Amino acid sequence: MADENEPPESKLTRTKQRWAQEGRFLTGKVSRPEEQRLPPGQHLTRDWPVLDLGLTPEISRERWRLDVYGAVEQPVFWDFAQYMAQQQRQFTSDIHCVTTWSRYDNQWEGLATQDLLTACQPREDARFVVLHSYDGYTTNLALEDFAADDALLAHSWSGQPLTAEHGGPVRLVVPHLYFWKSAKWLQAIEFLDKDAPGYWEVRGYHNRGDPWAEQRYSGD
Ligand SMILES: Nc1nc2c(c(=O)[nH]1)N[C@H]1C(S)=C(S)[C@@H](COP(=O)(O)O)O[C@H]1N2
Ligand SMILES: [Mo]
Repeated sequence: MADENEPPESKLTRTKQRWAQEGRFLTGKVSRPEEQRLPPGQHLTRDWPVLDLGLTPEISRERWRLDVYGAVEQPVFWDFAQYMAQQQRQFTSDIHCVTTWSRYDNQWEGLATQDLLTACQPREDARFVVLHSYDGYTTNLALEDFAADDALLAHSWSGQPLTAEHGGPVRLVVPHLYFWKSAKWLQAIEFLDKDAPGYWEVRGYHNRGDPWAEQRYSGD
């Protein structure tokens, strides 16, 4: 029953409706008990350790590109200026690293993954994403985890551009999972209908990595 006063249905609103019906990004919320901010087996640190494969790709903002492809209606190929022209959001969240340090109240700024999903429109068969980084690192996420309402492609931390050692120009931040899922030096996001375990996931790390369930290693 189309009402005359109803706004025209765009492709975009149809996609969002479909997600809502599927319950996919309905909340974007993940269970995180309020009374247990620090996940089991973690300790707090005030500094911010650097962890990676040992090489720091030096990618200038001029050279940086983001490719979004695979099971999407609208593949995205942005340079840094195009990425910065997207809706900018600021989120504050905690970091939980599988090596047992956690760091509270990190202020991030960048493009929310939910806004990226609105732009690239995952196809119906899209269920997983693989992040590809400039150092050759990869990591995989279920689409629901990627779409968490506090996840973002961050270019700044504490109001300053992300340093190269922490993944600048742009890194992913997915606060509700262990930090190895938060790819530094992000280069591409691939949408897939099947899961495809990444660098650490094929080397014994847990496939999902929920800190509150202590999903550290594949047997956990
Ligand atoms: N591209 C890339 N991203 C990466 C990694 C990496 O080696 N390469 N290491 C992961 C791991 S294991 C952790 S704990 C965090 C560390 O981020 P930080 O150095 O900013 O603390 O980055 C994650 N993202
Ligand atoms: Mo890590």
